[in-house]
Amino acid sequence: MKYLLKNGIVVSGEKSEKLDVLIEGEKILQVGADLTDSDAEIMDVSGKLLFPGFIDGHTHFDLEVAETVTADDFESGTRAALAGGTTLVIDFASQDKGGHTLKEGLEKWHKKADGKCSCDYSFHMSIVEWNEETEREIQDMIDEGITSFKLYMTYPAMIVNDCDLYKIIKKLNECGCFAGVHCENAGVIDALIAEAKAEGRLGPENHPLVRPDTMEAEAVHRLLAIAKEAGAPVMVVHLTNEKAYREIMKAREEGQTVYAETCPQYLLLEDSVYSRPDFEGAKFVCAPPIRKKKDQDCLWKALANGDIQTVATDQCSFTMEQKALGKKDFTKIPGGLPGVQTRGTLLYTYGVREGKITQEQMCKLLSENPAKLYGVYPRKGVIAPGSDADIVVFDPKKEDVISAKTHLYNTDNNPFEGFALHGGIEKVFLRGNLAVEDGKVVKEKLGTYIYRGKNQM
Ligand code: DUC
Ligand code: ZN
Repeated sequence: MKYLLKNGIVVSGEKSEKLDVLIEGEKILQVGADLTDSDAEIMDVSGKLLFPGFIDGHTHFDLEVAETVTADDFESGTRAALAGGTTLVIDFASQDKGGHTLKEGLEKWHKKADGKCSCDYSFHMSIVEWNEETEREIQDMIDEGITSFKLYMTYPAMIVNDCDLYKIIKKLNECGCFAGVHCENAGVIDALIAEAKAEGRLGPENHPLVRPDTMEAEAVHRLLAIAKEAGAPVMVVHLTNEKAYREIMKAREEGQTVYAETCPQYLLLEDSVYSRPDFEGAKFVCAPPIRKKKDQDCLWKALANGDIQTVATDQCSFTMEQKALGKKDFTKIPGGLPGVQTRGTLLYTYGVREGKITQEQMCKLLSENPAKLYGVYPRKGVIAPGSDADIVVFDPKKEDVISAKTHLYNTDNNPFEGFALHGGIEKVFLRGNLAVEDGKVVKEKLGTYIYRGKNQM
């Protein structure tokens, strides 16, 4: 199948240009002015922005959390992602504790995802135990197309100690790979939780109090000190606050390579959401928690000046019935929010339209930078001849309001309920397939597993 997109504005990380785009099969054949092709189906996309398909480097589909499993699996989750312009998700496969291998973890995640995805997919690998066997397996993972890893400084089932953290990031660097790290100080958070419980403070409004910004910043500081000693690059995932941001900037001033990711919930929501009545605060329980207005302002500035490389979602969704597992004890509320469907439209509405970032920066944050970081550039992340024909046709004039009544998640709640959207997804091409038309998913389960190369940033 051939398509010729006429008169759209092609957006890259550097510029926006009125150009035609010719798609043949799965690839972009030509990008230029006044293209013609008598065999192609012609689509007039005047007035529309053409972004390279968005890449979400942080999703959790079909994940067991707090004695339940996320409401969205790879089927519903990638359908929602595609409707939101995301053509590649990178989910977190995980090793299990107790002598299990990375290979077992990878097989488990392939079983969850293969044949079910409506957008392309790949995996990072979470390492939760470090021994000689795990060390040998790093090369096996690279051979399987996994070049980025995840480490946790919190959560009993996932945490690695500082000794292993040092060894792992050093080894990953030797292999040309890096880890994204969840930075929160586990010990102090446990102590703060114990204090809250002893005082009978058991509602969701306590969630941000037991996971304060200082304890995220402490973990970022410690990670970066360890990374300095190891001589290794690292990524701070889901960065939420100004104190932690400053730690990153200090390490960079000393010459370290540190990448940073944030998420829409940290840019657009404030911690007062946890005090909403009737247990509504539970909807927003995620880790790290949502912070304050000053932190939002800091993150937006960091996006504008390039200090944060990507905006992902940390998609991890639950119904209110699932959230009610923590009705009597906020520490039992399964943590996480949905977000894959609205990342692009929120960033456009509240970032580009409000003049906080440009559409070219949006392209870098959602497409170009994650493609480079996660080793799929220029196959993905750019509209250029030879690249996969992953294209978002974005209508800056479209208006919508986010609602759980109309979203595609398997949840009865949306953290951005009632948010107005100015600008929307009209069409999405996934490897040359017109998979979203008029904002609706019209072709499902065309997603393929993407073998990734090494970091190109
Ligand atoms: N935080 C969450 O809230 N959920 C999933 C994983 C994470 O880090
Ligand atoms: Zn996560």
